[in-house]
Amino acid sequence: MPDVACVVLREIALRLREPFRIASGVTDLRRVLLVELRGHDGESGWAECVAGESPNYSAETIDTAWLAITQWVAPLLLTQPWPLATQFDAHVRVAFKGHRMAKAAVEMALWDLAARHHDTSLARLLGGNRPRVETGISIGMQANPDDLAARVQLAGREGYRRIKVKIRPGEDLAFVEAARAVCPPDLPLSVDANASYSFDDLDTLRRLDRLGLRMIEQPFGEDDLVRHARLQRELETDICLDESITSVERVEDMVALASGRIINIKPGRVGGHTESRAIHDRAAAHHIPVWCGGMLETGIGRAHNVALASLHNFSLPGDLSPSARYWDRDIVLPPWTMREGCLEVPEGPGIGVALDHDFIDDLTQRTITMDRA
Ligand code: OSB
Ligand code: MG
Repeated sequence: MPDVACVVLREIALRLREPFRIASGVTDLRRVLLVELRGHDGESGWAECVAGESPNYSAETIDTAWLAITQWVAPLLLTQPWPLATQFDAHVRVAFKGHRMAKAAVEMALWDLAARHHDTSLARLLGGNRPRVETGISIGMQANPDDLAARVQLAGREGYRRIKVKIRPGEDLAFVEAARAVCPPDLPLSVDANASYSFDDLDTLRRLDRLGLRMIEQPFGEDDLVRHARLQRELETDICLDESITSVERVEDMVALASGRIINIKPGRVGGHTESRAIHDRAAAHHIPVWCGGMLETGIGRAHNVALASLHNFSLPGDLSPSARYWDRDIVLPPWTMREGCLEVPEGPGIGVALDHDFIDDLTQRTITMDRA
């Protein structure tokens, strides 16, 4: 792949159609960092950084990502040749600790650029072969159980293949029971605690265990593999790890300790596509199914997630809802739509979606361009 000529960062602001609440906080206006890597032949590779405005999901924020990309990641990209995105990943992994979402944004844009350069789709370049991916919905915390039940019913009618509801201590059993009561029996229902529980909540977790859930996602803290293993021994329901899995090594720890039986892969969380694919492969070798998580992405990040989710071991529906679930107007054309509970994997070059450049310009709050020295 030829050298990247310049890196353009943009911060856009895009309002969600409705606030999204998880155990650790609420998101209303999404501040999204877009990365554009310009090649020498007029092609660009695009990706978005999934870090939030506050460090409530992981330590990173959009502001730390802006710093990390401008200070370290982009300069490294611009001062050496990187024939393969995997080589860039291997180097950046050793050179800079943490900042995975910042690194991922650049690494994923490099994958898009590489796919365009080879005139192939990102999905194909990553090794994916599904023509479409199954769609699940992640429903934020609601004011009361009745409101949640109404959301679950609606999602069932819309054709989603799996429903997940957010919980936290004190806002769990009554809510999940209400969801369970209206969720069709053949539609998998799961919960996501976003690391808000501890062993003090074992009674509640045991009761959740009796509700026939497909999985309980990330009940304990991100560093808590040992306690997740103790909990998994107490429960019949599969534990799915999200925040805890940041690398292939964490997958091996999870397997060694039996901390859970399912993995949610978010390319932003693990540093990009290279590591996501490695996690996918290692999980497959251990017969651990994976699914693609979401971070309230725009159509750009969604395109990356959909391409990744076309790999064979993404055998459970992902948090890959259509554009209209999040935005009045997405920044890609056409917007992502769901058919029979699936999103189609684009076959065009790279991420395979067109960008609404005028709209992106309207939404841009700040921008910086860094050129090859
Ligand atoms: O834990 O999966 C999560 C959103 C923000 C932070 C964490 C999570 C989520 C979601 C959103 O569940 C899923 C989506 O993008 O639809
Ligand atoms: Mg989660």
